[in-house]
This record gives sequence, C-alpha cells and structure tokens, in this order.
Amino acid sequence: MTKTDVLKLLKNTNDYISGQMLCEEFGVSRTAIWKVINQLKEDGYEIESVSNKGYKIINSPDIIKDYEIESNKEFSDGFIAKVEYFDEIDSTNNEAKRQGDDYNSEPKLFITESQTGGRGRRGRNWVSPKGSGIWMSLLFKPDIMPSQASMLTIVAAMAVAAAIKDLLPEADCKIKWPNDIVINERKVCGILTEMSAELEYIHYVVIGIGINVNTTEFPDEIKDIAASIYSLTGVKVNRSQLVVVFSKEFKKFYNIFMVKKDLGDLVNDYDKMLINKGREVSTTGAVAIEGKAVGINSLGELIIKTKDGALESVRAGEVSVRGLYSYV
Ligand code: BT5
Repeated sequence: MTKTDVLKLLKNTNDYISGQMLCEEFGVSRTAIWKVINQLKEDGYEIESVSNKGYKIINSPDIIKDYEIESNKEFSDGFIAKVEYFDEIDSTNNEAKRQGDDYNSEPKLFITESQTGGRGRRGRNWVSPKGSGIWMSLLFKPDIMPSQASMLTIVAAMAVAAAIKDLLPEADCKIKWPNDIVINERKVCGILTEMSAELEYIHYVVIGIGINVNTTEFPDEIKDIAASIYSLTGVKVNRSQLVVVFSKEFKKFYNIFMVKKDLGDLVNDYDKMLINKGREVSTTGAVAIEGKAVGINSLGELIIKTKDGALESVRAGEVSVRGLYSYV
C-alpha cells in the first residue's frame, strides 16, 4: 500500500471511506492506515475523519510530490507513466540524464521544488526558487531520428501553452519561437531539450520545462523579462493539476507529431499561438536576418519574410522580437 493508492481511493470517492474498507482493500492493519492518513495530513491534505463513517478528503495542498500527481484522476490519460520527486536537486535535466543511460521503459517525469543549478540553453542560468514553480524533465525514448528531436521542443511548447489555456482560458498565453511561453509578453516558461544519441539513433530525450507558476519575486537580472502565471493573471493555479493537464496535452500533440514525424499537422495550431507572427524579428546567429515572422514550417523552422520579399527559414537558436523583452 502506497500513499498514491490511498490518495487515489480517497480522491475517487465523494463519500466517506471506512477504515475497515481501506484495511480490506490493501490487506493491512488499521494502524497502518492511520499512519498513512497522518502522514498525508502532515503534508497538508485536509482529511476529515468521522467515527463510524471513516475518512473523506476535503482539500489537497499545492504540492508536486509523486503521489499527489500520480493520484490525480486524469493522470493515467496522460503521457507520463511515472513520477520521481525531489525536494531539491541540481537540475532535473541532469538527474534525467544520470538515469537515462540505464533507461529503457515508459516515459518518466523528474520534478522538484527547487533547483540549485537550473539550466537554460547554451549554459545560461534558469532561476528555480523553492515552492512556487514547476521544474520538471520528461525522459523518454522516441522512435525518431536525432535530426528530428528539436521538433519535440515545439511539441512541448504547444502542450504547455494548451495546458495553461485549459486551466485559464482568459490568459493571453502565447509561444515565442521556439521555446518560450509568454503571458502578456512576459516569459513564464522555458524549455530545454537535450538528448543522448548516435548519429542515426536516439538513446533518450530529455525535455526540461520550467514554469513560473506562483512566483512573486524575481532577481534583478530577469525581473523585466520574467513573470509568473499568478503575477500576471492573479490566479493561483494548482501545480500538480497543471502537470497532469500538461501530460494529457503533450500526449495529444505528440501522437499527432509521431504520425508523420514532422509538424505538418501542427503548424496551423502552433502559428495561432505564435507571438512572433506578423512582427519584426531579427536573428542573433552568425548570419543576421531581419524581417517579419510569417510562421513555422513542418520542420519547426521559423519563416521570416525579409524586406526584399524573400522567405528565409531559421532552424534554431535565437530570434529577438521587436517590443518583446529587451529588443526594441
Ligand atoms: C530556457 O533557456 O528558457 C530553458 C529553461 C529550461 C528550464 C528547465 S527547469 C527544469 C529543467 N532543468 C533544468 O536545469 N532546466 C530545465 P533559454 O531560452 O536559454 O533562457 C534562459 C534565459 O531566461 C536566462 O538567460 C534568463 O534571461 C531567463 N530566465 C532565467 N530564469 C528564468 C525564469 N525562472 N523565468 C523566466 N526567465 C528566466
């Protein structure tokens, strides 16, 4: 009997569940049940216990522990099969990679309350304070070529944006190509996709996702760029619920992606969420391209219409969008 088992039963029943029933269900003593219930109460679960009736769950805390996520009624509808939680860790991407070498099974999510060495792309820092965000990495083994893996960032970005929209339909939630989710033009989420591969074969992929959910303070160096869902909308989203909805949305978009192993059938939906679309952008790579962003192509490249009317596609890396973050 695990906490997940007990929570699942409690969450799936609207009425009281008797201690006797729990004992029979799990083949354990009343004391064992009582202990688990007490541990859950210490976690912040509000569980009513009434003599002769039993236990009833009134409220769940905003925690992102494995048993809170896995006991969600909708968890089994999603892409993630297993969750591993840490109070604190260097980086969930690092942990996924440490476990990746021995990995050969179902999609696993690593999630933590705080990261001491959260990473962005190209060695940049990712601010990951305790208690208010979702810092998570999805480890899995897609049957695609290494050259196709960067498209998974696009798939994940669509899933995060869709999940936020599911919970907050009014939020002005958009994607800045390729890997930022923005609300009211401020960055609330970043995605870092890494993989272990040979030239023609993927060992595993890790999609790291950081979402500022209820964060209220950011360090000076990012306070003009970053914001949280709460600071922008005034709504405190339950983090484990957001993870579960993300998992469902990811499954949906990933399955569409896997049919052709490209983004052809997702381009329209992505472009609708694209904040770059129709705006002046400039690339910051080796060759500077300036123009208006048109949308993405089926490979996930950003198409830019330059002043002389030519269409250029940018594969990866950086684009600045006029009026967004520090680009004016
Ligand atoms: C990203 O990089 O946006 C990818 C971030 C991925 C973070 C997740 S958290 C779970 C997993 N474990 C990790 O170690 N990483 C992943 P990039 O596009 O390079 O953006 C990095 C830039 O975003 C930084 O240079 C800052 O300007 C800004 N930034 C840093 N922390 C931020 C935050 N919490 N919110 C918004 N912006 C932030």
